Amino acid sequence: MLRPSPLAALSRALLSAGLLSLVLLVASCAGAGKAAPTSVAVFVPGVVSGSPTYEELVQGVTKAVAAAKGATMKVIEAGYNQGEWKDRLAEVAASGQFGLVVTSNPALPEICAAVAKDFPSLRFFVADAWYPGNPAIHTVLYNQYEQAYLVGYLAGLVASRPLDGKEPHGMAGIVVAQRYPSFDTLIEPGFKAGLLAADPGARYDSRIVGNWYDATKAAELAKSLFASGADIILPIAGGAGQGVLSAARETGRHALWFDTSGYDLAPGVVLGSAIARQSRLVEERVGMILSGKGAALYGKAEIVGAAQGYVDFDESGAAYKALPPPILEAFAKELAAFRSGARAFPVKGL
Ligand code: RBF
Repeated sequence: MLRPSPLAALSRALLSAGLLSLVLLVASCAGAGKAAPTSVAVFVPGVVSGSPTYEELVQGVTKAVAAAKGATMKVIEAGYNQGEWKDRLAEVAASGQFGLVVTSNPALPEICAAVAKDFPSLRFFVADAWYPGNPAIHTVLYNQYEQAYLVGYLAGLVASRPLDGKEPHGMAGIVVAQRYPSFDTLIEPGFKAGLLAADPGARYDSRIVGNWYDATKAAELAKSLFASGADIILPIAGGAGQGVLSAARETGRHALWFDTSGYDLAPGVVLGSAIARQSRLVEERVGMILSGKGAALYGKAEIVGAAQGYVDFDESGAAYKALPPPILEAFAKELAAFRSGARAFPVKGL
């Protein structure tokens, strides 16, 4: 039997190794482009408990993962120190455990884009955010001008009519955790526009807590707003928003709620809730990604509003339903116009 020459054996081995690595390369490229991720990191930029928008984020992913075969998820709370978020996200990416990161808030896309550079096969879905053009990232922004307009309009109706036998002061306010672009360009202008549409003479003022957790400070600020005449306050403050509810209860004034339904948090105190259907949106988008339809989403930034049903108002609260009939009639008309799309305030990205 002829023994192959060592040279021929070597060249055959190199050839097959080359072919093998070529096959592996092609397979992995195809995998990165087409295979759906199965392991999801839910990156919470803050703490879940007390932040309605993050509670809905986790709920939405939980439902999508339960419906997808073989998918798994892990919730990572990155805490309130915003300076640490990028390193925490880089750690999550470097663990190699995840194919998809799902997160929420307008500050996150830039952090995701920075981390994505070092982990090119990782994909990101960011809700409550706007970031077009990055092939690793899909974002959806809620039209929070419309969302805030709705509660602003109700605030104007409440601040211009007697309630529980008391005369109104014609003023509404917001207690906000910090100033940030979607607050400055969507939430605050939307609230003011709604307020003035319902009561052209209404006054508006705001207070800034400085973080998303200090309910004691938020209560003090709410009391100072109530003292300066506010009839009703909208908190945009995550967990700190609880302080606004307790201040409203103590002073016999009222509050509004944002993101989720807030009536049960302070019965008789919360008169209206403007909601974003974050749980539904996240379930739908993550469901698409887990079923292999993510390629159509990456790189895209979308905006969804009241006419699409992702921004709405919850009319089921007892305290809302107990408002004087003229307020309910005027508000119901406005809400119907938003739902049908007859009234819409299209917004640009952030
Ligand atoms: N919303 C919360 O409910 N809890 C938070 O801890 C929280 N942290 C935020 C941090 C940053 C840097 C930004 C820009 C927004 C944050 N939000 C938080 C606000 C959230 O994205 C959204 O704007 C509001 O909940 C109103 O819908």
